[in-house]
Amino acid sequence: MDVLLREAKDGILTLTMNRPEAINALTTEMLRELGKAIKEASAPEVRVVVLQGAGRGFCSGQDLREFEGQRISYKNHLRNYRSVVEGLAGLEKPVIAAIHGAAAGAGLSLALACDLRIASADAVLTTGFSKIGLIPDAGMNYHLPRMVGYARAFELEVLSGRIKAEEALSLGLVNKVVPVESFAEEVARLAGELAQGPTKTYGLIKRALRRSASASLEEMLEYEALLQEVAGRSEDHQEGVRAFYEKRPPHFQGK
Ligand code: T3D
Repeated sequence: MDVLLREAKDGILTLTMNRPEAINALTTEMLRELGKAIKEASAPEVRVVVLQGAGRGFCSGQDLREFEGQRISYKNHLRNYRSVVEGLAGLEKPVIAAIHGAAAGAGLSLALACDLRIASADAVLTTGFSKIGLIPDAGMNYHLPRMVGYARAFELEVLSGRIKAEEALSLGLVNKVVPVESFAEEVARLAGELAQGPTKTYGLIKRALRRSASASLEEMLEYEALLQEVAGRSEDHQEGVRAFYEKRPPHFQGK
């Protein structure tokens, strides 16, 4: 059985973590497949990526059985996570995490590394790591405090409570909560809307926002001007302006 399913349709690449018997617990094989798939997602025909889980949850984090009883080198092991997290962050197109059921441990870290998180009303998020005496990894210490602030991040990481969808929404951990029945439909609608947008510009916006995490105002003003040189020369910018004058919806191609 493939541990990662890939489906490409209408500019949307859907990656499905596929170990439902263990709520899609991450193995080295799955991480390597994810790393490869995210690299391949830089192809121009992919305009949006959706990351989701098969079965009854999103992802339960590292497979705790994979290295049972072994003394592993975390430095080596975490390289597999690093390439996935850097891949998600560096991919210049929107990535949606579609979270239903559990998102725990490094599964939550991956969701946080995506650009948008849509939660089904049955979603339950937990940092999980401290419950097994580990510190959060896979970028959680980067993304979480930037989303919820230090005090909340500390609380979530240390106490590892189970955060239900509505609470995750009020904390700013997810962008939207959708009823279970219409979850797949809403994810498809959002992905479809994004895939019809000026996706090259979305990639540049992502680059700008990522840079802002470690830049001064002066640096950002400089960087915005640089990126606007690129956006301003895009076909989608020209089409957007033309469509405005012609009073019709724009037809963006991500170019
Ligand atoms: O050590 C390193 O590699 C370092 C890196 C660590 C990164 C991390 O991600 S650490 C955190 C790892 N994850 C966890 O600690 C979460 C463990 N899982 C849970 O807390 C719960 O399973 C969930 C909250 C995710 C879901 O709960 P529930 O009640 O809906 O399901 P369940 O019954 O607990 O799990 C269903 C099956 O999935 C069960 O298998 P079984 O008994 O039916 O054969 C369970 O053992 C399996 N499963 C769930 N999580 C994992 C797992 N198997 C392996 N690894 C898991 N992480």
